[in-house]
Amino acid sequence: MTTASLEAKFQEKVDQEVKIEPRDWMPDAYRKTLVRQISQHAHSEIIGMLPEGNWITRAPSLRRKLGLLAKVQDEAGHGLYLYSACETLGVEREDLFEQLNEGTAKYSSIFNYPTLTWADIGSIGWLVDGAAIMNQVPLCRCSYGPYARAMVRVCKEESFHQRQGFEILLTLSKGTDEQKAMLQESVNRWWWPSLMMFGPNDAESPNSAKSMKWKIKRFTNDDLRQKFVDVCYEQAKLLNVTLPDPDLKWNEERGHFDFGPIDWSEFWDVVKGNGPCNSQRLAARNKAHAEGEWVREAAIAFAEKNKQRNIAKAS
Ligand code: FAQ
Repeated sequence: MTTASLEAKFQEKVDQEVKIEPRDWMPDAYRKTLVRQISQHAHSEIIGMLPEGNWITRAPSLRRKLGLLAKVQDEAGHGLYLYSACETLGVEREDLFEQLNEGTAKYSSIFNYPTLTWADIGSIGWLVDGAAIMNQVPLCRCSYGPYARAMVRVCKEESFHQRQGFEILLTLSKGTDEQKAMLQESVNRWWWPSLMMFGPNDAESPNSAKSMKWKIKRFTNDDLRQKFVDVCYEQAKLLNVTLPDPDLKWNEERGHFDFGPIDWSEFWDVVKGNGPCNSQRLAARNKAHAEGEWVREAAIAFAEKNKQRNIAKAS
């Protein structure tokens, strides 16, 4: 078969919603796009533990501490499913770790912002997990089987995280004046970076067209961002907070909320490594990796010992 006919057959499968599995033929560019997106996604889950981990020892009650601890552990699990999904495409996990630790891999811009108050833990759940769910539910229908299947569990857990965050904020919204002010101040800081999570506008998104054709992405960055703004408007009313955008208003003709311009220079600055916490995040990641060396060595030694034992038993 020629490459052209293999490609045509591959696209036919994608169009018919047949999942592509690791041993199936796939175009190199499809594999490359998946490795890029899935590894960036995995790195985001791992780095995403850091802003919240910052509050585990300072959570205001035992119940809050347990909830936060469980959430952060879930994020670690998501990173692991995603690294596993990525490995099915023929890449080594060690290489992906190296790219992350060296600072050459991308991860979501949002995790380069600081968590200054307890309300930020609520805002991450409400807005960051909320945006993540909006983006990830369609990924459960991604054309690549292992990624799609990993996303099913990830999304279930993310929706628990979103509700947990919303409930933290709802509690603050019924609290003292100081708590209400802390809630509003936190939402003011997280709103715009959350909209940036969806990635550049469609006209500036080099990967979207191909990813849509291959059914890796089911909606464009702008479509998902719009859906997110539409749902947040009503939720903000329940929390009695103002979203920090004077241009936010219902547009009857479009059937959607209009919103103000996003500061893309801030987004690209953060993506390029100049956000408020980029260097802090990489330093924490490298420290954790170095301190975990003995665990990795022990796991490898244990696996090797078991392998030898099984060989001995079989012979
Ligand atoms: N940050 O052409 P596009 C989470 C890059 S998980 C940094 O539009 P694409 C859970 C993009 O990589 C959050 N870089 O790219 C959690 C590309 O660069 P490249 C992560 C960004 O891939 C919650 C360039 O810009 N979620 O939050 C960002 O078609 C709470 C051009 O962009 C996922 O990864 C950004 N925000 O669309 C954990 C979901 N946006 O590679 C802890 C899966 C774009 O060409 C606590 N990923 N870039 O050098 C996706 O859906 C897509 O990859 C997009 C970007 C939509 C993020």
